Amino acid sequence: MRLSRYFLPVLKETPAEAQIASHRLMLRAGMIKQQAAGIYSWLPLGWKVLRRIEQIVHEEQIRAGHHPMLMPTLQPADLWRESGRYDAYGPEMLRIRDRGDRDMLYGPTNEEMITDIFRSHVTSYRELPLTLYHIQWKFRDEVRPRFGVMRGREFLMKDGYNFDLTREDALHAYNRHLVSYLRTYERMGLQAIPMRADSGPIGGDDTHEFLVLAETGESEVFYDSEITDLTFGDREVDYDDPAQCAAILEEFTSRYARTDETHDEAEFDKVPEDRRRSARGIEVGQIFYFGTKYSEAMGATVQGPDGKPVPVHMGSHGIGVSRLVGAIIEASHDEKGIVWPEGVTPFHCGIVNLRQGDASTDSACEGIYAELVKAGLEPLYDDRDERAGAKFATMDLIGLPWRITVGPRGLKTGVVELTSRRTGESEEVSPEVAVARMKDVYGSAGV
Ligand code: 5CA
Repeated sequence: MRLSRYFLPVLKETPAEAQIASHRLMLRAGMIKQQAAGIYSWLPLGWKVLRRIEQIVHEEQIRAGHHPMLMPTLQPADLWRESGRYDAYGPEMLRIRDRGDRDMLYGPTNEEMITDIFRSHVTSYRELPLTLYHIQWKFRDEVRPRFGVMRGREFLMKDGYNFDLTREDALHAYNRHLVSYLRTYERMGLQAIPMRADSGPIGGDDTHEFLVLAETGESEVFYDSEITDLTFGDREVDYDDPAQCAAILEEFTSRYARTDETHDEAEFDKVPEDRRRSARGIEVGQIFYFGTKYSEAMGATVQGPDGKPVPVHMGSHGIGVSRLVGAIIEASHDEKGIVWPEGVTPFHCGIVNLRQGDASTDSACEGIYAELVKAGLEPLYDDRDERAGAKFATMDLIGLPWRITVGPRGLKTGVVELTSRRTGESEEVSPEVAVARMKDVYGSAGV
């Protein structure tokens, strides 16, 4: 993409309404525009990051054996009357009436609808296990929408639902989700710690939230510092192997880590004092096992091995896809702007032309651009007729992990500058080496 043709409405001023770094930076970098409280348009740069996050979520869900689909945003109220949640959900639910006077709602989540789909089509235990998911916009009329996309009213969520014959099978589905989430967040450059939590209006006994530690997080968390040393890494996982999934769950959840809703001082005191931490965190996902709560209320049964109908065991699992954009920025920025992890960056690298209009500089930039594109990478080429300082400031603000700076002086000795956004370190290398380095970096990041 050439910046002269792109739509990147960066702001010079710091928007007064934004209280936290991610909200400020998303507005300044021209990623989003607020349309109403907690409701945003995603401008091209923001939308690209959102799509990259979605892509990682899809890949990891499919790897775990889950099936993507799409349910509508608008739902008939009658489904929710069956589960009893139409009245129980309260004012967070946006209720709408259509022209035929039917009660509708903008879905805050989809347990009822997926249970309806299941009961319409699945009749035998032989069709289990089954996990379906979608990535769809939700609406929750939050009392205090704030912090930009972090607590929106309209927000994008991945929500998945498992159907199993027995509690044991459903607990394997729970464990499988926990494992796949660990991998998902790590690919986005995040450490998200599973913590024991409270199930709220979804219901059920077993639930973990995934928290990214950040001072601006809305949740208060308590944990054993040893947990921050754990990494998922590149390990091979057989998602159909209950013992392996259970062992990974054990590895990542055996140490104390809880949100304030389930915090227990007496238990926490058993952690050696020098490892006890209390901090703030951003909840980027939550998984639930709630057994037969919805299947019993809505008649979602299958014929069991003995021929008798049994209600299926279910759980649901959510990832805050749009919230993640803010969470990643909270975890990765500096005073100059965003620092995207390679896994989610909107463009793989920036190219800065220091002397626009100079024939040899222009042609060197075009050559690098073409080579990067040929390698399957997406560069953002700042080809505007601007001062170098302004070009650097824009690149720093929008946070591309790598910058290739091309100027007439360097070209005289055959070099360009390759700069890491994270460390600020620059190296002088030939254009060919710069391109090769980008191929290496993104090849190994699995991008
Ligand atoms: N049905 C279940 C799981 S599918 C569910 O709705 N879970 S949830 O309520 O925990 O939401 C899942 C994730 O969506 C949360 O972990 C959070 O990351 C994100 N989320 C929830 N509310 C908001 C909001 N108002 N703005 C942005 N993201 C949100």
